[in-house]
Amino acid sequence: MANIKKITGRQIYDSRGNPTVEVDIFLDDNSFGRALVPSGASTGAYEAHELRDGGSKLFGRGVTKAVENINNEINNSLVGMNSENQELIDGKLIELDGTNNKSRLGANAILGVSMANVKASSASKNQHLFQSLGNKNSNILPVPMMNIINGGAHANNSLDFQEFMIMPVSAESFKEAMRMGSEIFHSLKIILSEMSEPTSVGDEGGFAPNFKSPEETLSFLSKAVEKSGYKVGDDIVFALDCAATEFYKDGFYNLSNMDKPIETNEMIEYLKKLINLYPIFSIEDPLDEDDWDGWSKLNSDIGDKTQIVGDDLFVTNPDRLSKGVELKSANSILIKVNQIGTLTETMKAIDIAKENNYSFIISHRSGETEDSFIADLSVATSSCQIKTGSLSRSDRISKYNQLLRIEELLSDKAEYAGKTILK
Ligand code: 2PG
Ligand code: MG
Repeated sequence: MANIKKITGRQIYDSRGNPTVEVDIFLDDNSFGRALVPSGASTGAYEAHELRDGGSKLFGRGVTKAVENINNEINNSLVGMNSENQELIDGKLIELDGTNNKSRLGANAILGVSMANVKASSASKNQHLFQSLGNKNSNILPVPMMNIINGGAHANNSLDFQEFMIMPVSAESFKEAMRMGSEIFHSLKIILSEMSEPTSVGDEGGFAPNFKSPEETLSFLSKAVEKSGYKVGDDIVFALDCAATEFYKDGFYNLSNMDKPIETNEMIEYLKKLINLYPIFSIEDPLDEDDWDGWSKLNSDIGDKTQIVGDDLFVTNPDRLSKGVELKSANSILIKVNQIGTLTETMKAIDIAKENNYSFIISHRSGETEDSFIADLSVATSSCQIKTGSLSRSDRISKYNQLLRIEELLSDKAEYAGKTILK
């Protein structure tokens, strides 16, 4: 058993060049854990509070107050605690903060400590992170949702939907899924270049062309898949993150490819049209985060064949997920550790998902770091799906590379989720 000896926070910078929190934890057996905290752009209104300094420096985005909270109050309260007892440590952090959205100490401060502790504790036990977060039987490599076309709040192009993703379901291994994804990404780049569309990338490393509509975008994704020698719908299925809260206002969805703002029912009909045109396996945030009736209607219409994922709707929050289960709002939840702020609460949300036959997808944020924590979390929880961006930019690729290492380490025991995820 090792106890916490010292906790140090510092301000570092994320993939968008914004300040974020890094935490180091030393244990009394000299084990060490370091965690870097991600940050979203299309954040849900019900997420835990990210503490920022405000003021004029760094556009108000500094995190020096969160860092001070780590170095003083949190360090003073946690020193001496048994690092192996993650629930007790997370409970102490929640109690110390005392608010219901972690706004006093900052969810960014709390999450950094929660993640650094589990890393220190796994180092102390001489275990790999995915084994210490999971168990010795954790062996499933997730199907990646590769976001190769970015729009919405993650790019300044014409696309309203935030993410257009490919999922290599026919691969035999994660390694093969990566090869397929990389080939399709590069085929798409060639196609875009030939059309004189920009090949510069958005926040998650996907291209950000000025396509006119989701239909046009999906048609180019299909071309890239075929150009790479794969079959759309067989080898590759598509996933969308509409991030609809971003274009919802006063009861209407504002899509630039429609002549007027549309109501919930029209949005539902439009999504149904898209899934009839293309093999879209998964749709995240198809509707606004408060449009509970709309979600239930959509889920009852297409939930038997399409994965309906709550991101802004559930914000990894066990209470909001339980409400969704009751209202039959969706059949899947996106899991982002920084939406809720501790590992223990994250695991609780995953448990509720499992109990209710919801799929769950471990996810990055659009503002990321080189920390590959979520790769290990995904294998540990047997999530079977991970969303961690495109096939470019090291803040995204670091997670994929860690999954490649885990697969190699597991050797014959490794299983790629592949087509088992399909409905
Ligand atoms: C999302 C995420 C990650 P952000 O909406 O799912 O892709 O974006 O981190 O900006 O909320
Ligand atoms: Mg989302």
